[in-house]
Amino acid sequence: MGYNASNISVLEGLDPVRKRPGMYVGSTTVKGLNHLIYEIMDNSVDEHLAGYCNNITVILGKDGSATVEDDGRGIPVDLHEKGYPAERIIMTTLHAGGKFDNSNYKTSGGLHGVGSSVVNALSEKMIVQVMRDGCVYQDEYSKGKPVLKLKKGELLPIVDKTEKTGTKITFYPDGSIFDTTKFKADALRERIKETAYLNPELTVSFINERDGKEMEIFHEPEGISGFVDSLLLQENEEKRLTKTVSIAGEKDGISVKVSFCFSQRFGDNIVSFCNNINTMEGGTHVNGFKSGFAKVINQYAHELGNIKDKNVNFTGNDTRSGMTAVISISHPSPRFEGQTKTKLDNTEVQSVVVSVLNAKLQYCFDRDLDTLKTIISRAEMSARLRKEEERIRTNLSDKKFAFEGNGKLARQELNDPSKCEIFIVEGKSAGGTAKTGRDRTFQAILPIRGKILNVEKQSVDKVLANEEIKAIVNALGCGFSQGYGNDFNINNLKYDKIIIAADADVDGGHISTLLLTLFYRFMPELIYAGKLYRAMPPLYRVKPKKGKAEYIYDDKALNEYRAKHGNNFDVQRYKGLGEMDSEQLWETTMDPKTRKLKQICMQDVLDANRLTSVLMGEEVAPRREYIISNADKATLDV
Ligand code: 0R9
Repeated sequence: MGYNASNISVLEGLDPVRKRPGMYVGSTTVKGLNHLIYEIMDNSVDEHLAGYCNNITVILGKDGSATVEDDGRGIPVDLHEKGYPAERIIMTTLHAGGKFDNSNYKTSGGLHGVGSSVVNALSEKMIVQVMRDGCVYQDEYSKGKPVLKLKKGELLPIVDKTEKTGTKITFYPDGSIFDTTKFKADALRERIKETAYLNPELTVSFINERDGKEMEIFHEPEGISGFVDSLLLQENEEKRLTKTVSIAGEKDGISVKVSFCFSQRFGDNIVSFCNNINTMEGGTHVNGFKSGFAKVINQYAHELGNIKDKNVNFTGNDTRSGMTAVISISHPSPRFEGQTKTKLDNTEVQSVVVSVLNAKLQYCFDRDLDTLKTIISRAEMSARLRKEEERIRTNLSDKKFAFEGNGKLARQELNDPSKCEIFIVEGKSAGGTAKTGRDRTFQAILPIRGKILNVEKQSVDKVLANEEIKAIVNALGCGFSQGYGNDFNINNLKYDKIIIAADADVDGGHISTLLLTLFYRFMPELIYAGKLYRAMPPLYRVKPKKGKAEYIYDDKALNEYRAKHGNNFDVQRYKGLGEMDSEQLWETTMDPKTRKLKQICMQDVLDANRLTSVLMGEEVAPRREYIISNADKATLDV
């Protein structure tokens, strides 16, 4: 596009932005604050999409500033028809942009040139440097107003000479507008990473001087296929079932890129973008992808004879069971709706995505039958489970299905779930001690007895018939899911923390393992949401001849204690939670001020799964190996 200073339309000054900042950046919380950087970055990404910029650098300064620099053409600095440099117009007027010609200028998520003036209005100070025509031009603003008055027809001051071209903007957010002026570095880093995956030819460097971190360079030539792999890695790479498939196509000026992969995960995980904007609420591109994908898989399943009855189909959920996908489309004039304006609304997109999928997926699957067969067999499994679940749902009376409690739960007094926690305590005596020792205002105790059922190998109805499991599901209040048509709803969870309290020995480890498997299979969202914890009771209580008793949590710490105190102290080893009195249990395991909790993450579940199949599986050799290699831990308790 030939830029011409006259094609910038001038609409409004910046007063409305300072009056109602939330309207322009979402909110005045740290989220809105970070948004300022994203707006400026998006302009650089636009310049990349126009074909002129390959490198963007983002810096969080020690002085609280944020800087974005790109190596594009530089914002035009020639005189606008009103007699002022174009850069001035861009920075001081709302809705000023130089790219109204959609067909020539692909847009990223920015407010199309509006962004930088909004950031300017909400900044205590902003410095703009433009590298163009061998010169560095500089301009400065305070709360959106130019610091240097220019006469009509006067150009920006030149502060240096340079060979480079580009734009560098440094700003200091206005503390009188935002709740905080401390940018959230983690969220910014994630956004930068995402930008790199969505723009495979772009390199984005992140320098967090503020926190004294080393520079990080994000360059993701694999694009969204690399994005899928990184999502999978966050979940569990070793459970990958297929390679990552990528397709791309274009129709009616809408370009569509999709990458996906299948793993052992439950359900699907679809991350979607339109013009680099993360469409958290989905929309027509996601709907098109879902229906297009189901159509293609069903077609193959009939052709290959996996589905015999021509009137039967897999559901969309069946075909996506285990899928991790990234969808990225670009659209010349996207419309967004939804609560957070992150749902793509353009109806024409759906059929475009379907038709791109139809053609390109068939091309892929015709050349990669292995992947296709894996997807179909996952869909078959999903359909079987779905039918089994439907059968159980109709067979169980409503009353039975509501999991009548068996009375063992000791409830807390408060009703506010965000303040309450539940301890699932192994063993009858420990359960009793915990009931006495707890703070009954916010802590509930659910004792469970003996070994709970290993859910790994059981059918759904057997699992649900188990008394201990019923008690757990009933106490938590959020239902359960079997991956499909589930009635699990995390919003109904009655507690903020679910804490597994088991003995610090091999048996206790085994019970925790079984519980983890249960949660993973039937309430995986609880793990993703970080609601599940393991209590870490101490292994020893030591008391020197003179001095205060202390609790010790592992053997390493005991050795260190011994090195310090010689043998001049008494040691009590706790074989189980039940050996502590209620005060000790409160102090060591339950009091939020002194206890140690470990938040359960996916890795713990993976380890648990592995352990469960070793201990409970059919194969003897690995079990023997486990017992032998853990014999030292086991004999301690004998
Ligand atoms: C550090 C953040 N970068 C930017 O904000 C940025 C805006 C920008 C830009 C152009 C090039 N690089 C940029 N970086 C540009 C240049 C030209 C035409 N269109 C865009 C050209 O040289 O012909 N601009 C964004 C809006 C405008 N420029 C415009 F409205 F002034 F044209």
